[in-house]
Amino acid sequence: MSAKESLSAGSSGVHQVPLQEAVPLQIDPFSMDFFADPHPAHHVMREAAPVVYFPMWKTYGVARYEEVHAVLHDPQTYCSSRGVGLSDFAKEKPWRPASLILEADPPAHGRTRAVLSRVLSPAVMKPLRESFVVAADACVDQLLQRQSFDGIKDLAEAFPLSVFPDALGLKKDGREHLIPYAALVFNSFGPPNALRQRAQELSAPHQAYVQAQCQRENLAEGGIGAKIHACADTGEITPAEAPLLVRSLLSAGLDTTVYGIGAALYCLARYPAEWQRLRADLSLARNAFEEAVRFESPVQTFFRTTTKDVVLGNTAIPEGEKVLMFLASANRDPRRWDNPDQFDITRRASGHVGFGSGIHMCVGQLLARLEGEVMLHALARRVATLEITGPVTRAFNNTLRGLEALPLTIKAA
Ligand code: OVV
Repeated sequence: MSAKESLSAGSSGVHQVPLQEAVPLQIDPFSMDFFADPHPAHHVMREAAPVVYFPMWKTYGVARYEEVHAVLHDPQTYCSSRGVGLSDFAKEKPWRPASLILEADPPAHGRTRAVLSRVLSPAVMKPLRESFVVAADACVDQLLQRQSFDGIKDLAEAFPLSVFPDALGLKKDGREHLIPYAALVFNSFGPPNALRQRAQELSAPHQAYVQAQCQRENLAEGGIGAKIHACADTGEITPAEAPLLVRSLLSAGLDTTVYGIGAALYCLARYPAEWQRLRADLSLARNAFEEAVRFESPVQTFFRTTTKDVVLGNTAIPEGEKVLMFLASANRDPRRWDNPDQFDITRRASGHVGFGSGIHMCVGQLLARLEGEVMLHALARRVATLEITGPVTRAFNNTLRGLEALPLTIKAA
């Protein structure tokens, strides 16, 4: 059998399907033009082939739901331990010590995952809900007084900043480093373009802050950070591992929710009929947030690295290659979704890959959904109309998609 053929039915070799080639594309999925409006390019990539190739960054890519899902669910073949950005840790030293959860494979991944899973479990979320409701109400109250404000700074950032650092048990000083640090982390998954290089140049103070705040003595008793360190007392993790696991929450736990809540706000402001449906039935708040995560996909992409020669979507990919998963494109693949470009808060949004899928699926998803649900509930309860009343500007990041500014005017119900 030729190397360019694969077996499609059993191993008899009777039904052989010639392998396809990964279709090379001259698109730069990390360029400003792409970020300004990725949807036409996502369509081109999905239609080109099940597996595409980007010669400019020497990476394979998958943009259809089926292949994205397949890669996410085969962590042995598509590993994370060589990094989930473009940089291959087998060839390049990571810019910071590797994450013990994100950038780990089974079996090592299982132990750290269990720890973060427990400190972010339903039992830990339950007592947080009440204080999140109070904070969301206070935020909405204040915005109703002002009427006109920036939906990003004053709501999407202000609300998570008012609950997340306290839930973790962070000191009050230095919290202004949290969002820039996360922006650095998510830019660093991208190629060595201007976005990544600039973020790296400005990174020292943010890194120093995070490094210090991950230490046990800087995390308040009763907080999620202290709960992680407590797992070192039982021997489940070593004392040296605890700060790195706290670092994962500082990296992935704040900016992502800022972008998620920003996405929900932007959707509800653009689709007033959906906003009125939410107002009419507040129990839709949680699914409205979920649909916003599908529709906007705040985390647009992640990479994996192949651990062996593999056939994906009838396309051969050699060992040691990067595969870029377009989560946002999978979330609007018409092969998987009816009317994918429609924002519908009653849609069955579950199954979207905005939080990933499989063993690495967002370990903080319950905290993210709690923040999103509580904020949309508070808004829909108190606000009659939500109107965009100024220029909307986009934030640019190699991994995150969202807005820099969203001028809004609201009227009380
Ligand atoms: C999901 C995610 C994003 C960024 C950083 C990390 C995880 C981490 O574990 O550090």
